[in-house]
Amino acid sequence: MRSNLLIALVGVAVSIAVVVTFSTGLNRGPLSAQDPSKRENFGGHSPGYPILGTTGDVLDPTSLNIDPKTAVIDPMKYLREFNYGRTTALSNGTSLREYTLIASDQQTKEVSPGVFYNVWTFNGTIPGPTLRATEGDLVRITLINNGTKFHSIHFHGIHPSEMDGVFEGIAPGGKFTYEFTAEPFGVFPYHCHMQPLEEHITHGLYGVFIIDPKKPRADADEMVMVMNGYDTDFDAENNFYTVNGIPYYYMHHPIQIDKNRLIRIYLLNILEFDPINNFHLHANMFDLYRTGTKLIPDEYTDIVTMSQGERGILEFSYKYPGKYMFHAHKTEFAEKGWVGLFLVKDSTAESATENSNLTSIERNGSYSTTEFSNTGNGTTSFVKTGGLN
Ligand SMILES: [Cu+2]
Repeated sequence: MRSNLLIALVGVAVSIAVVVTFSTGLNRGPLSAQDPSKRENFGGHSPGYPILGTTGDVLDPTSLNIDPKTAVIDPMKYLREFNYGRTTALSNGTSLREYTLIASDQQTKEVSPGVFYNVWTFNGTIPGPTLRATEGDLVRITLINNGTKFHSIHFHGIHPSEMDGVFEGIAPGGKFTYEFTAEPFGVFPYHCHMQPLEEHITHGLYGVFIIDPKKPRADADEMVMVMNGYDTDFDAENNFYTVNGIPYYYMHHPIQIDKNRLIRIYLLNILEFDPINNFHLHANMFDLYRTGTKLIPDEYTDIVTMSQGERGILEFSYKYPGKYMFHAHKTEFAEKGWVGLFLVKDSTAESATENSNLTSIERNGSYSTTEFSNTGNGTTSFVKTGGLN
């Protein structure tokens, strides 16, 4: 893919033009990209930073912070947020869970600092909300189409043909209620299935649907991770790769977890255009339950590779406090945003010496502006971290 570098650079230039157009409309300052005197060289394998000697690359953001008011999602909020629906008990003892998803396709939101993109969303975010039910529940999902194009929801899982969301598009202004019994237990994607499919998916109409087994899984710190990308210059190749919607987000806002605590990740790959994606966990191993449809793990590994639509449940815990990277082991994707950090803390605090190995920043769990300093004049200087492994 490196052989496409020149093509990518041309694409990048086009996307900057698009970005600047959007930015002007939103009264943002010009990108530092415009000033050749501010060019800086960054090395090739520093995660989170561009491989090109330029400040004009869209990978070289004008700021490391993204404004929650204009961002397409708050990845930290999304991470552990589950929508169980409005729940009522039916006379036969079954739980009815009702959800509402509103599709829209007109908004422009920030997908990376300084990069604005026409997002198509369920309930305003990419990914859409994580819906959650228990096996055997009756689920009722009402789709309201507030967009300008036909949309639908296609759930993976078992359900009747007319609830499959493929042949019946919902017109702009229209409404449809999908109803089926949640089965089997596992982790499933939901996404719009209107043609051209790649357009409806790459713009952001997808999310995760979790069906819990009747006997709940062991107690854990649970989170959802969706691997996606953005093609901001419309050349059918992604310019950014992310987990949970914003490139590099969890590098600058590490996910805090407790030492020895069971972590459970519901992981989905919805990435368009690229044939594979993957997840690699540093300094640890995880149990992998493919599709989440069994209670016995399929693998004990530190990397899982998935094609589009594949998903699984990952379980692990960390023995030692500190910060640990997780990222795509497709290096190009990691260098274009799909990389993050876990910050493992010893919550017992008995072991002060172990925690004292952390810097104050690590103990606080977030990076100050001095750590990843933005000089305020549009250029950004970085504290280099270690290479990818
Ligand atoms: Cu659609």
